[in-house]
Amino acid sequence: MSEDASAALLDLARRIALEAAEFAIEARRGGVSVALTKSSPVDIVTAVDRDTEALIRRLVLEARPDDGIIGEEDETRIGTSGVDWVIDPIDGTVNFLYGIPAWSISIAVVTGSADPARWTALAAVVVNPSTGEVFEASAGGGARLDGQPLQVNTNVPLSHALVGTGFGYEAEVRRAQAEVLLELLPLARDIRRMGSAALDLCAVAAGRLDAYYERGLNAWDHAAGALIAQEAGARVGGPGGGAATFDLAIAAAPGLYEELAGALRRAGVDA
Ligand code: LIP
Repeated sequence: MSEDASAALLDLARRIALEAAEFAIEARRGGVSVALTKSSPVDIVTAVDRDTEALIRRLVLEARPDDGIIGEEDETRIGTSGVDWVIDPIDGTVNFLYGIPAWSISIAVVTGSADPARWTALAAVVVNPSTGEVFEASAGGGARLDGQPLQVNTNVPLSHALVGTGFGYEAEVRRAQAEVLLELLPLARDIRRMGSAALDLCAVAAGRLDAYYERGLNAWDHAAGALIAQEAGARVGGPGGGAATFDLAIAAAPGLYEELAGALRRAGVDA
């Protein structure tokens, strides 16, 4: 797809993400409650998650009725256009529930496959409604925060790196993740666990983190942030040096990426 076509998709994704952000912030003012839980009692979904995704789906299909949709809170919609929208309506749901200003609307537009290891990302928008920050990128068009170009931090050794990560919702998964962290923490400058993969990946793009890794992310958690980080100069990958998957996502400037992947391998992770 041409850069102009990707730019047009980005314009549409930005408009939708901003409308969704306004909706979610307003809905939160009305109070938040847990609507249901998923993999564990602390893996929560709020009514705002579901209502925000319904709004995004409606806006996408009004503009592009033949596109597919892959969303966290509803069934996958198979399209006929070859273009799919990958939606996390509220990434950082626990932060949203507690009122911590680190949750986001994450929208990516991809083509070629519904599999993150095989799709081609065309456009991405991540909005932090609490701060009003709009992170975005289009394939080959660079990454921006509020219109200003983004560039990852380069030439940072792991010993001086601020590394973001996150944890799952199930006790045994968290235990395994903590064991990896035990190996990594002494090697890095410090660790940050901010609670939204999309914002973590955008933080790498903006130089607010030097690197990020996490295991157990769904496609919608990393789809948009990964393109934004890549367009800002990061290498984004996963198991065995391949694409980011549920098993592992890593983002950092080349050099630090390889050093972090090596440390993760020594901690028993297929990086
Ligand atoms: C969240 C991720 C975060 C991870 C959390 C959770 P959600 O997504 O963005 O990086 O550590 O466990 O998966 O569930 O808020 O959409």
